[in-house]
Amino acid sequence: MSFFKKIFSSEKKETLDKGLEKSKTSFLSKLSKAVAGRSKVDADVLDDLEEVLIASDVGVNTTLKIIDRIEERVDRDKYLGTDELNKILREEIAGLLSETNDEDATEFVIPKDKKPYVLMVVGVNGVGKTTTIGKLAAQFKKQGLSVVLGAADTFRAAAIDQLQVWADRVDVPIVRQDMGSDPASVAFDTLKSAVSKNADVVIVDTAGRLHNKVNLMNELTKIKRVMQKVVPDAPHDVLLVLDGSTGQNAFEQAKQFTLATEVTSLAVTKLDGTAKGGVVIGISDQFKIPVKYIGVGEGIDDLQVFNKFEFVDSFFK
Ligand SMILES: Nc1nc2c(ncn2[C@@H]2O[C@H](COP(=O)(O)OP(=O)(O)OP(=O)(O)O)[C@@H](O)[C@H]2O)c(=O)[nH]1
Ligand SMILES: [Mg+2]
Repeated sequence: MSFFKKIFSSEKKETLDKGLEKSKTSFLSKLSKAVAGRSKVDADVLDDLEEVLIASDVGVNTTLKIIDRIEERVDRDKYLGTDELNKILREEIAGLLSETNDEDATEFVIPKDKKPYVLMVVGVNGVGKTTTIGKLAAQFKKQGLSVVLGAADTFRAAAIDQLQVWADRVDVPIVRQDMGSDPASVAFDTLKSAVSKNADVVIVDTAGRLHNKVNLMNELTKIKRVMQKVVPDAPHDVLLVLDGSTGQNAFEQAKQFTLATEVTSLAVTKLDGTAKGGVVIGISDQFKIPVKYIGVGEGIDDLQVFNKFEFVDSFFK
């Protein structure tokens, strides 16, 4: 298929291959057990394949779509061997995901006409928000862009300190206040500072307390409103971070969060330590909001721009 002919950066692909190793090995061993001793893709094999996909966290709805596509293919072709199943899955899933009409990027791009470009990062506790912000800051800086971080997660002192550690590591300025101060006020100060510095990118960290949805929504709305006093069309991107290692739970979080507040893109983290990487396929298929980034490790370079074809290629090859 043509999209696999795209040349991906080999370094990026290697990190992705390594990051997805657990998910892939687990999937392949389940699949080979399921088709053991059978050479032809028939109704029984499809039944088992359905189970394997669901057990791999792809999600029921997306799994059913995939099975439908493969069934059609079985009807069309006279004979499909189980040895071809991996290749067929790769093609059909890539085809399915290409139907969602979001753009497929391969690198970090900030629109030039938005300055400063304001990125607000949201998500429940512990999913990897602060780490993702640090990695993003490093990537933007590498591109020669100036970055300012805002520590608007004022819920815990440790949260502010952790962002400070990243700011020092990447060597970018951070705007912070004391723990317990008004997050909207921190966001306001951050944007003011970015404008006065003529900075290219602002990344604002926020606290995630989903157990009180109304509170959370009000707080995020207030942060946005206050930011707009400085940059009228801010935030340009509201990035929801999801912990991929929680599998279907990440899926549920995405559902709940997107109902509670306006989210414009998704990041799925911790894919390296888990066998639940299939969840990215389901999330990418089921949500209109694009998965923009994936986290494949704790290191500063372990954040990638999500490209569904690269992903599927790494997963099923
Ligand atoms: N293996 C791995 N670990 C990750 C990844 N992203 C984040 N982590 C780890 O996950 C843990 C939580 O990350 P944080 O960035 O603190 O998460 P957070 O959402 O800011 O958490 P709170 O501030 O407590 O809400 C840290 O130990 C990170 O190193 C990833 O892609 N892979
Ligand atoms: Mg944090």
